[in-house]
Amino acid sequence: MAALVQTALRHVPAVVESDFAQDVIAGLSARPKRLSPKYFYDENGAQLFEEITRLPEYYPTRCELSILERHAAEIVKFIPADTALIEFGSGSTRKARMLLDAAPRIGAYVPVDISSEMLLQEAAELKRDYPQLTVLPVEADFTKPFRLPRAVSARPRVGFFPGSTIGNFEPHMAAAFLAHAAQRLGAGATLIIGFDLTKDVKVLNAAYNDAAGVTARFNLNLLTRINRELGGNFDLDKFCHQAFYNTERRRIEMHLASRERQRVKAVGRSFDFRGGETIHTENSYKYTPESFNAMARGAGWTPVAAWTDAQGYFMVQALVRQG
Ligand code: AVI
Repeated sequence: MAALVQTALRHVPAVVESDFAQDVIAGLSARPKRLSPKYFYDENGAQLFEEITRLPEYYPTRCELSILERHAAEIVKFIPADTALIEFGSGSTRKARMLLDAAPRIGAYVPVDISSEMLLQEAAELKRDYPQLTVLPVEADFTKPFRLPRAVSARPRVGFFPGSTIGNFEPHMAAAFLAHAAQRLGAGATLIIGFDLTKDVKVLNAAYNDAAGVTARFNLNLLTRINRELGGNFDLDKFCHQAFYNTERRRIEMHLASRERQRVKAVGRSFDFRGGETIHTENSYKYTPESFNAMARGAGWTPVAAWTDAQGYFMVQALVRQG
């Protein structure tokens, strides 16, 4: 019997056992259907996101960069000498470089990211450009427990979480992340974090419905990825991008809506869609300074300073660990 089970398992393709496959099966079987935004970022998705950050309608990246540029000297006052700067989900090091330029006394840079290729490449380039800096990349999912390099324990620790990535977490997950970061960084630590603010609904809706259709391509790319990696047969012409601000929940919701009644195959299974039925692919939460502060305090942080852009669209905050 055991031999039979083993033989059967050997024939299950590895792909079906991947987290992606399991999440697609669970998400497309759920009511309403949903998929995690973390699966947007294959190579093509990461490139499309880079394109989004340069769109005229997509203000968050531009606003955050303007805050870091304008207020770098004040921000780095919260970074003591010889600090280990720990960036959660680093991707590109562009924003960290702005802090490193303003605070050459930062002793170590610890980028934590799941994608090892980009992580190691960016780390090597940073090391070349800042030869005096100790660069200690950590390959890990920063939303789960991970170990900091031992060399970090003797240094003051400052976390860095730009990009309003926290907005893509459900509020309970955002609070859990902040609590986990407080624990990971330890007593006396600081966290410098960027998040998007509530604003005119027209501005919000335009940012996620750009005229050039890049956000639509970014959203639909998830179906291309399922087709390629999980043997899917999604017809992209039969789905459309939807994004709108949900005022009550203070979030942009992104969906992929089925244009007609249809049956689609993926991961060796069939999934039925009604006409107009959607797959909920992303939430992007918008905070008020007060709502963010309340969440940060609940997670063990004390807000000590905040900076915003000229339009008041985006906020960068410095938080200090309580106790
Ligand atoms: C990565 N994240 C902060 C972006 C956002 O605005 O929520 C992802 C994105 N989705 C559509 N456009 C950009």
